[in-house]
Amino acid sequence: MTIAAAATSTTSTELKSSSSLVNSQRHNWGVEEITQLFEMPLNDLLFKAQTTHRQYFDANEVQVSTLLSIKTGACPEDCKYCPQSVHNDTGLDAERLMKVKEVIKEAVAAKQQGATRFCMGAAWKNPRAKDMPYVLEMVKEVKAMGLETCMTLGMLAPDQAEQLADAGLDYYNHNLDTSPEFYGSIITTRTYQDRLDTLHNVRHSGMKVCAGGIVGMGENLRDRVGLLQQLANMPQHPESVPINMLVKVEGTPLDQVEDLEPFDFIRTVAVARILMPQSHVRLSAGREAMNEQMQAMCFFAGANSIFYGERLLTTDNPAAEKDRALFVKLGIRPEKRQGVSDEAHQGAIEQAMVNAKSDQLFVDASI
Ligand code: SAM
Ligand code: DTB
Ligand code: SF4
Repeated sequence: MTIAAAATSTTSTELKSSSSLVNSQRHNWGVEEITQLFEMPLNDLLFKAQTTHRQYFDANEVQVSTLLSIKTGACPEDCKYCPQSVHNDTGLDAERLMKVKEVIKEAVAAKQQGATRFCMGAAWKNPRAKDMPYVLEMVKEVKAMGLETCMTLGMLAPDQAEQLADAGLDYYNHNLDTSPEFYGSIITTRTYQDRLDTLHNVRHSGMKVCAGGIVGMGENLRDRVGLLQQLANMPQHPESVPINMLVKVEGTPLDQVEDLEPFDFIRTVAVARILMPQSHVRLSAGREAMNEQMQAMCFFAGANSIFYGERLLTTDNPAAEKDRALFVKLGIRPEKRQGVSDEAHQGAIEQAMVNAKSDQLFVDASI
């Protein structure tokens, strides 16, 4: 089937409601066949990924999330990539858990900019019992504003996952980060199994799962295969799969690691798309170091979500205007929140994109 035929034969809504297709998702991928995907000629791989993408998604829509660090630094874990670990001397100022009111102010700003999901991250090994009432209140208030909610707070016990689900948290982010084999070279203070257990608790609570990893930490192809195999062979695919490119932060043990070959990153996105056809694949950290052409190739490879706004947790992300201008250049529309009609909200980013377009025309006209 041609791409055009795949795109027009069935609407994505029809496909989402078709149980036979939902059941056709595979959860038994082997190392060999994933490796073969990675090793395909790039054009063939991209074609396969884009064709898969069009079976379930509008290829010109990208979901837009904004990230906020609600508790920064002084984390007891020893993740070698992370600027927030106490084990890494990055000069970061630690901050206490933000007040609910302050978080809401940031969520209002994110909504005004057109984000549809607000992700709150805390540099914790796990939330303590005394933290829970505050984070639960954040979830309730952000949700009441009409935003989707996501949190990443470290490991969760089953009852904590239940509490977050009851408060209305839509997504919980917890990454596997890399393959089981490479994991011990990156983190020693929590095990791979701890991470799988947290993901199990999140899934069991009824929340949507956001789980992915980092590429560019000095891992090899086998590790990228292993990470995607772990994610794709879960009993249910994570609804959201962030693929981060390592942000090298001075003072972390990985700050001198060799630069990743950009095509290896693009291949990772494409293989994630093929293995988890109905998941949102997020072009996550690392976009500051990517040019527009590389990001465009990632979208072609099936990435359909980004973090939007000039800050990730502690590092920089492209400015919102820059992303809006990129969307205009590529003809990409921000994805609407599913099942919610909030026209004023949707209008915010669309109007900003119109402005970006007229700014561009103005620049063109004045050259
Ligand atoms: N502390 C919680 C945890 O680790 O579970 C939540 C916050 S933590 C910062 C969320 C994720 O950000 C990590 O799992 C990792 O995948 C990603 N991350 C952290 N530092 C990064 C970096 N320098 N480059 C790319 N991704 C990074
Ligand atoms: C994810 O996979 N990437 C985001 C989010 N989940 C929480 C975090 C990226 C952090 C990049 C480094 C920093 O800004 O501190
Ligand atoms: Fe802590 Fe999360 Fe950073 Fe690891 S990734 S050091 S758990 S904040």
